[in-house]
Amino acid sequence: MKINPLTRRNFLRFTAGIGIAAGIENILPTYNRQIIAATDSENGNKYPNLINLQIQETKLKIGERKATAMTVNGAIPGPLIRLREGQTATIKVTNNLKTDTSIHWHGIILPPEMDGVPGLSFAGIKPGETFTYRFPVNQSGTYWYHSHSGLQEQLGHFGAMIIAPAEPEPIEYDREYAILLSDWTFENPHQVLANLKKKSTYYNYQRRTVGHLFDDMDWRRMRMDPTDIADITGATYTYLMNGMAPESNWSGIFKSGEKVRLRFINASAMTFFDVRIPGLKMTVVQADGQNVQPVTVDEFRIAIAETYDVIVQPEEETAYTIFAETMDRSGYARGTLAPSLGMTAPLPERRKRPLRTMADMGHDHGMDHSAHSQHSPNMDGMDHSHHNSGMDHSHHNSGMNHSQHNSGMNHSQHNSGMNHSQHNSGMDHLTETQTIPHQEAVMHGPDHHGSGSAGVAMMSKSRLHEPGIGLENTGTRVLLYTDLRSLKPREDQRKAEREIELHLTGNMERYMWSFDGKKYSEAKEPIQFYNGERLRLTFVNDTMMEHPIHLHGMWMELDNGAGAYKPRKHTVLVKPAERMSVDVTVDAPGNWAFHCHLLYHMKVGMFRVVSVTDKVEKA
Ligand SMILES: [Cu+2]
Repeated sequence: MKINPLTRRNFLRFTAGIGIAAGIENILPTYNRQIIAATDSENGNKYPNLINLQIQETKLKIGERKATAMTVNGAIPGPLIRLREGQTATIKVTNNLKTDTSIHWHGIILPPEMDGVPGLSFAGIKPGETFTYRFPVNQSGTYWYHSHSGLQEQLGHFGAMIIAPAEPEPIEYDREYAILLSDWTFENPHQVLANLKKKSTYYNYQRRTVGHLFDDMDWRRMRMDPTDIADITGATYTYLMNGMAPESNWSGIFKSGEKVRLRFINASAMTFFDVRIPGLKMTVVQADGQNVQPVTVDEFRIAIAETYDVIVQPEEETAYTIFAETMDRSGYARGTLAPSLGMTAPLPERRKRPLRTMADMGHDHGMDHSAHSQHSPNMDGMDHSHHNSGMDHSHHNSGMNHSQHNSGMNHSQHNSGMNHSQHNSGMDHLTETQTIPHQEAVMHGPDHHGSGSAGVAMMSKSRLHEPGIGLENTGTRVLLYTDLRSLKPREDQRKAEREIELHLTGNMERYMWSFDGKKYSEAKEPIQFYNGERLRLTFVNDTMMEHPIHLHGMWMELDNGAGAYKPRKHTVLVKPAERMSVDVTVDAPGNWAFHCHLLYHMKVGMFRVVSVTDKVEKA
């Protein structure tokens, strides 16, 4: 480990909230320093021709505890990289580790060999080696970067990347901060994965308090637990805001009346956050780096790898808490916006953990989206799977009777009993599309499989208009996927000429996660895209967990009813038992990664290669 451009002292200075640039040319290494809106006169040296990054092991403090992290330039998060649309980025990445590493530029459209996925179109960066990434910057907005090697991302190997637009910024603001959320564990990530493989409920301490629910026969049969909201919880995680634990209280300052742009980035390995700032409305202006028509909300859920930019305008000379509560309510990241540093605001009251419901199993009738708590302890539960009759992808396990479970999954049965072709016929997203008598199928599910497996989710439907588990009854305005409308109409208004349906599948008990019932190592072929086509991808979540699905190299346009204004996303949150479609303009020849962005799901096989080639016409 050679160069460490950030001394430990500098690190402490800016984590202490003082906001001092640490001297790396043109990179603003802090996330709590005022970043002036980019204007031409400001640009001068802001967009460097060369950026140097050092990947290294770094000892630092998380809250009061000592930790060993894998960092970019010595801090969590790594430096905030600013680029400008129209420039060519040249980023030299030096590996000071004893193992291979990589950086993937998440959400950036670039040549495949610059995408940073080892083994796909790049060999990875060997110890001691420097790899030079060079790519044209043809987009703007809030993005991030992270390792795509092993479980390195869990150790702090990530940072923010913000690209100033070439055209005048349509969003008005006086001040901005990047707010990068992450989850830290003092355990070795490989141990975390081993723990999950041994017992998938390892980190679900909460479930132990609801043992009485298992008295219910249905729960037992389904091998589900309504408390299975997150694979990994606050039992091991400390949740960080810009690298700082809740007690360290990341802070940003404002002058009252200013419009403050907060660029939220969820750089977690495994954690969905619900973000709110009590006392302030947030106007969402960008999602995944793409400008959207402004929508004002009290709270939004951010999936792993998503970004949301919001504008807040605090009028009072008072402090506000930025509160990012985990979806399972087992913890939170927090920070403060205040007129001066050192101020704090009260933390909001913690909310009850949500419980899985019928809807998450694909059991409800699509009418009642607001009744989770009423449903609960009955059959509403948990599991990963069950979407289409008969299948066993899954379940969440419950600590009961695992031995019966695994008989193997017959994926060929997957869609049995359902006519998928009916599903896609209409574009009416708000309509439930299921056809089979779900009640019956559920009851029969486990028996049919002879494996004691939980039933497969019985039906899939659009859930874009639902706020998501735990946010149904907040009494406040929560961002919905149906709220997202591109600021400008999309260039490519072609109708998709082809559709690929992909099932998100899993088996929580064995901690196996996959697509179409096959993990990456079992998938014989890449997913074939044809250059030039307009393609529809339809995701069917057969599990009872949310999965953030990420496509490299090309945008996904979320078909959320916005017509010509479909929002572009690099990562989409697919809810349990949900059927969701995105349209893709296929224009990037090469091999690309496509995967669940839950780090451990990807690691165990919820990953595919997408191959984009010209379609060869048979003579
Ligand atoms: Cu997943």
